[in-house]
Amino acid sequence: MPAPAANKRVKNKRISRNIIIGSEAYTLPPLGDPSRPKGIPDDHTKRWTVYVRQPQGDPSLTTWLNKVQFKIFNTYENPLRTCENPPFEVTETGWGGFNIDIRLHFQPLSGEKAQYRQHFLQLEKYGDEKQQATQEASGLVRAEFLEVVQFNEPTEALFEALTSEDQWHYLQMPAKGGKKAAMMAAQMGGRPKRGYPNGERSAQLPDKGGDDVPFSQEQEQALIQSIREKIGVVERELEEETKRRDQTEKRLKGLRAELGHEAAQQAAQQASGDRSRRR
Ligand code: SLL
Repeated sequence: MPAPAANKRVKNKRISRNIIIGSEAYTLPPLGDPSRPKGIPDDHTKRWTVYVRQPQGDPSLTTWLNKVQFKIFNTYENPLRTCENPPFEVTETGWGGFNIDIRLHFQPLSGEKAQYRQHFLQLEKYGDEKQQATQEASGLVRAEFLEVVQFNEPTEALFEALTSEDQWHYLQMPAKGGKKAAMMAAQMGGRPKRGYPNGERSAQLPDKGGDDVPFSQEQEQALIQSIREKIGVVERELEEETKRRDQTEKRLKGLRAELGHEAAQQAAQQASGDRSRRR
């Protein structure tokens, strides 16, 4: 078989990857506080980090992501910050939020042009009351967004990389939990095997399970089915509850009307009493 090419595309295939684009901002100790780190401009109130990460447990993002550039506010020194390797992040101090332009540069084997994303550096509390209370108490404001990167008809070389077991090797940990676990971990890098039983490469789970295939599409379907059934149960319960609520509301309305009627009568009596007294 010829080596996978970086200039030939795989037709009718699309592979997506999720990434997290986010920022975290901590409140700095105020000026004059002995615990305030030295050398920070007096007007800076926050230390922040902006980052591009992969969701926990996802395949390694460096398979396809080569480098990330963050274009931060232009008053900072060297505002175009380049990260050639993970962690893809920039940490700075400042006083105000602003939009950060993020350039995602793909691995050369992908043949893809760079893509652009934006992230607003959120320094101040936001969200509902409860969220703001948590942010206040912890002194941390985090703003994260899940972004999808799609590879449409990837190059052969990228397809090969995005369907390879190697992408999960970074997750591999010393095997815990006895001989069986150790053997499974050794066999498949501690994670479900992908691809079709005939060896065809794919980002999909295999159709059917087996001794060495703990997760399969069949099992996934069974799980989906059982979740659907449970959704049905919850929906029926919800319907019942809604009926009950409607009935209660009707009764409440009735009671209110009765009460209102009584209250109106009382008011009328009182008013006529007032009038007669005034006369
Ligand atoms: C804006 N939100 O878009 C404002 C600007 C700039 C914040 C915010 C310090 C920068 C430095 C800092 O936090 N600037 O020290 O260079 O117009």
